[in-house]
Amino acid sequence: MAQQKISLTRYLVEQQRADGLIPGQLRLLLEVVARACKSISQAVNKGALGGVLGTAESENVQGEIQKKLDIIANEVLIEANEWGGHLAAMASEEMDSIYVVPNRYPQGEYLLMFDPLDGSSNIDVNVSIGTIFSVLKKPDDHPGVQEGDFLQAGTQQVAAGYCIYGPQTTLVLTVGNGVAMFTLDREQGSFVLTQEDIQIPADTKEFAINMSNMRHWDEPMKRYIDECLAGKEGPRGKDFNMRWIASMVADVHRILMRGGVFMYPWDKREPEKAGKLRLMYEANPMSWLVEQAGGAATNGKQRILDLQPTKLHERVSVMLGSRNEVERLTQYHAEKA
Ligand code: AHM
Ligand code: MG
Repeated sequence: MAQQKISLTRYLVEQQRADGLIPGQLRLLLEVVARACKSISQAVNKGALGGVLGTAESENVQGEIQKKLDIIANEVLIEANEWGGHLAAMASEEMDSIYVVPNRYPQGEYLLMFDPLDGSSNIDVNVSIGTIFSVLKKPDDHPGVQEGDFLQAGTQQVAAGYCIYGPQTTLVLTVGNGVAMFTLDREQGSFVLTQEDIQIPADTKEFAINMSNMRHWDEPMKRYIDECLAGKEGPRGKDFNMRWIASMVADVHRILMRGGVFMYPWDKREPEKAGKLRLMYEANPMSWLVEQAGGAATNGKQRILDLQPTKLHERVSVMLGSRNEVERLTQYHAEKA
């Protein structure tokens, strides 16, 4: 008998029954996010035929020129999620402040954050991009919802994941019970479970970093990369390979599939900013996924998931992936402190 396919819906229902990690409202919310990702995937696939490529006439709150698909993906996620009754509010890389669910809809107990289309520089060149999301519980000690309700450490996340739009469309998810992967079956129109309990090997010979920024890094970061580049003859005694896709989603996906370490460190160009990537809707969800797969994630000094956010669009230095490499990076930073 052919093995039965397990859909995302069935997986979530079974998780809900098994250990109560997914309350009913959260399950429905995750289904809606997945549905929105399917729509985004369709828009991405159409590309020039759908008139979705190129830049829009606008900038986001971080002063970045928005691509048409950044805006489309943001709208798809909001429209799909606002009416379901599971959410109190949403926050996005593409919106200055939080989006409170309009009062014509019921208010739910969750908060959803997302980077609607990560890897924007890859949209127009047909390279993998993705959607990253993180779910928190709204604090129940006051009525209504405000921006401060979102400022919770990554350890408080109740679900996190991403959907990568690449050769396949793949959804990767955690609710705190390991990492599961679902591949979009386009004929059926549903996500099908294709891997469970994903594990990142503790050791690796592969790193991902934008090397063109090397002259701006601080000393521990330079030391780590210099030693990787020195290969077999250097202190590491092995050759390393480098990959840089410039979509965090795609670089992290590779690490979940075969190990490696991904870094977007602080650099001297904008010392007041902690790094390029955003804590709440990029670093936190990815760090939780990586930890759930047996890896580690740090800003060099502290575990990312322990950082207390102070603002919605806060940036952070990111080093994540194979545990022993992340530990080594932490040690180099500690020695220089
Ligand atoms: P985005 O959210 O505007 O797409 O920016 C984040 C992206 C990450 O996906 C990626 O790791 C990084 O920026 C690439 O930066 P660079 O252009 O320096 O290679
Ligand atoms: Mg991004």
